[in-house]
Order: sequence, then C-alpha cells, then structure tokens
Amino acid sequence: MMSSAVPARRSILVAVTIVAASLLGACTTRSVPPVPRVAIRHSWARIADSGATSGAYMEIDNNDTVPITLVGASSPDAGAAEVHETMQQDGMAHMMPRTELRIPAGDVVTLAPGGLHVMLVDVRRTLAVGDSLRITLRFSDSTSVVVPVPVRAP
Ligand SMILES: [Cu+2]
Repeated sequence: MMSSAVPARRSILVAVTIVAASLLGACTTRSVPPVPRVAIRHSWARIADSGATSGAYMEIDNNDTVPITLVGASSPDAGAAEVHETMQQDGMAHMMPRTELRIPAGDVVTLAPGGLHVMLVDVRRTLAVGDSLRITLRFSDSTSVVVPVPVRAP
C-alpha cells in the first residue's frame, strides 16, 4: 500500500504545481520554484527599548515531505536578526549562533526562552506590549516567509 500511496501523492503535487504555473504563466518564463509548506505559530517578541536587544520566539512547522533548513532571518524593525541557541555550560547560559537550523519533514521546531530564538539586535523603535513587528525567515531553498510577531512582556 505504501508504494502506491506515495506516487499518488506526488502526482497531486505535480498537478497543483502545474495549475500554479499556468496562473502565473502569462508573465513567467521559468517554472515556479517549490514553496516550502511552512506554518509559523505562536510567534512573539520580548518588549525592548529602542536600540536595545529583543528575542523572538515561535514554532516552525514543516508540513512538507522534505526537510527544510532555516539559514537566516532579517527584520525591518531591527539592525540585525540572528538565529541563536542558548546553552548551559558550566552552570552559565551562553548563546551560540545557529547558521543552519534543520526542520525534518513533518516536524516542528520550537523557538522558546532558554533555547532557540531569533535575536533582534538594535531594535529601531521601542517595542511595547501590543506592538507588532515583522521577521523574514530565509530557507536554504531560497524561499522566505514573513512572520508577523506581536510584542509581549516576557
Ligand atoms: Cu541570542
């Protein structure tokens, strides 16, 4: 049963791609690149003063049938946005940059306080409760997702 189910699913994906390509066909000469079926949930960022540092957290849900790799982030609301991981070493918390964050097919990676996060360096305005900012996540297949991120008290 498995061997027949997989090709059937592929043909549905191919059919969807063809429909998408024909909708854009009038002004596109190349085939449409594959879009990762990524869902971002429960995003939020810490309050911060203008010029200070904030952290953003979320769940990245890979609904696709192939792994995806997060390779970077940016935000119009911060001087820099970097994917970090907080780790405990010798009883001290310290942060390491994560240049690649792999999310297996059908899996969820959670960015949460004390672990993975998007570090927002030099925020361009005061981030107060009720504000919202935007973060763009970039993936290794050259696709990106813009994430609305509400600001909360930690
Ligand atoms: Cu950090």
